[in-house]
Amino acid sequence: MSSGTECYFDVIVVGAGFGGLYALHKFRQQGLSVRVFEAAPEVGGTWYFNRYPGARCDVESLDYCYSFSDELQQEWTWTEKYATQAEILHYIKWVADKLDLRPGITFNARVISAVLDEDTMRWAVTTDNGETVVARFVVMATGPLSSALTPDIPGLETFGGKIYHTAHWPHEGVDFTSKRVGVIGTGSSGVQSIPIIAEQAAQLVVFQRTPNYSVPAGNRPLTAEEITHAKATYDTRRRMSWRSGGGSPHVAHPKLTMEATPEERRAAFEERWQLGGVLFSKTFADQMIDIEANEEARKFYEGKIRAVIDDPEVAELLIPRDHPIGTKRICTDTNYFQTFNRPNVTLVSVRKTPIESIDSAGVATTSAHYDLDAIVLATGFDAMTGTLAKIDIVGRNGQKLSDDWVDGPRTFLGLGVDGFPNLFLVSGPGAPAVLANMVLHAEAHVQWISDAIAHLDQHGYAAIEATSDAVENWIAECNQRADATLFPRANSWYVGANVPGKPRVFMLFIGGFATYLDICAEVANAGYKGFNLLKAL
Ligand code: N01
Repeated sequence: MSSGTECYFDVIVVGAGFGGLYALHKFRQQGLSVRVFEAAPEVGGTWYFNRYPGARCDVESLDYCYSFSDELQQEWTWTEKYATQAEILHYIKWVADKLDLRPGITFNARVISAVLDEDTMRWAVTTDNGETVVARFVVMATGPLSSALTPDIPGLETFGGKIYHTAHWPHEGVDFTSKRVGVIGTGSSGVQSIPIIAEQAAQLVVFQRTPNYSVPAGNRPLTAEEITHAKATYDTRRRMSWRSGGGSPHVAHPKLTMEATPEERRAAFEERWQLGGVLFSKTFADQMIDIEANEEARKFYEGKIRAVIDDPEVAELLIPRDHPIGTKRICTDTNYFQTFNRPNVTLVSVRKTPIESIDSAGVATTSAHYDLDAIVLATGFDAMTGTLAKIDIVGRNGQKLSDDWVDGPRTFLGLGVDGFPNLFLVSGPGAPAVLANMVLHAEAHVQWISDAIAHLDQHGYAAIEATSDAVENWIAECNQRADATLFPRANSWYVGANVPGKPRVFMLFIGGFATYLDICAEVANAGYKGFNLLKAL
């Protein structure tokens, strides 16, 4: 669609990951004109970039895929319980082709600014190619974990070997055979890549600042019977997921931790351990609220980990003590702890002996120098706000989003922002986002935005804008709910603790996926309570 000489659309979507692709499909079905801008040359978002060795999703493949089309669910067949990055990317490309989404996407186009014209209630969106398009609505489907962090280590740029970041892995892959490799960082990305790098490298040095809880994935191929059963019962699986705390079809044990007998407790933890991965933190409903309950889970965990590490001193270094289990995202691994039994792997606690510098030959800590051929930075992301902060988003009165958010992100429901009418966020700060199955979460957001636009159009409104009161109340509610849990006790990226100078604010809604969806539905059903609906000037 065009207006005058400018290219004009109903909606601009930023990002062609799970959220952006569904937005394109949904809005198109609704009869809206849509353009998607994607910085990468391909669809996939996080799954396009994060292709380090061992990269997999920590949500089961049968759940981590679109639910909006039964045809997609029935036609696609996952091969493993937890899908590899390659298989997920293959799936996303398959969906993009099947729904003919590519013609609506401009690839290799990074959005650098989005500026509101208050008189027309139109957004001008500009890319790094110099193209500017105008739209009624902007939907930021930029992903909460899409701004990689490179640590500020003196001399990093002087390193003579190769430096890789897990979030920007070379597409042709990396062969570490006969190389001396150092990995900095032991979050989910480090924990997944370290065992594979260790198998290839001559020597691997793992620089660990903070140990993390990691639960084995228990990954395996899915059997033909499992797939047949899952496809026949997808409705039930999805219904349970939509009504769950985390967007997956699993419910907590019916008793609270200390109400269960020691045998029941152990059996429940063991069952979750066998299920694998991140859901271990949801074995009992009170595990993330009550420190005594959490300690039971932690003790079970510690026993499991000690049993697979040969050297008790190494085990001591690898077992976290600084935060309750689950208050940082639990990593999901395959043979992570066993890797430290290998003769070619060395664990260096940079908490005890900090990294002082990097030089042309390797990494120097306060106690030793490690000669290396390659360094892998598994150092995470400026989560939730990092990518939005890099876009010059200018709302009412020339106000910049990055200035408004200087003390922490301000949203209502993680969907709308006061002062930024017709700007929507997908999985923005203030939503459960990464605490839930991100595919269903993105679907829910896109559905809500689609309904909101339809409502505006049906009733002759030009714009929708979160009120400042609603934003303030929502921030207070998110904080209150977080403060009632153990989560704020961890120096996690959930609170921005991993980025020097970032304000410490709990950036997620922690009250559970189903509760959150109920609140979003209530807001919409009450005529978008907490939002101002504005008639055209
Ligand atoms: O990043 P992280 P990630 N010197 O921030 C260390 C999702 N994800 O990419 O804890 C030394 O967790 C840092 O140490 P510390 C998932 O939601 C999912 O691994 O700050 N170390 C930490 O150990 C996950 O939570 C999947 O003390 C430094 C590490 O780097 C999120 O993405 C897979 C340092 C960063 O860990 C982020 O995971 C991958 C320094 N200067 C990611 N700076 C799955 O689905 C940082 N560190 C399985």
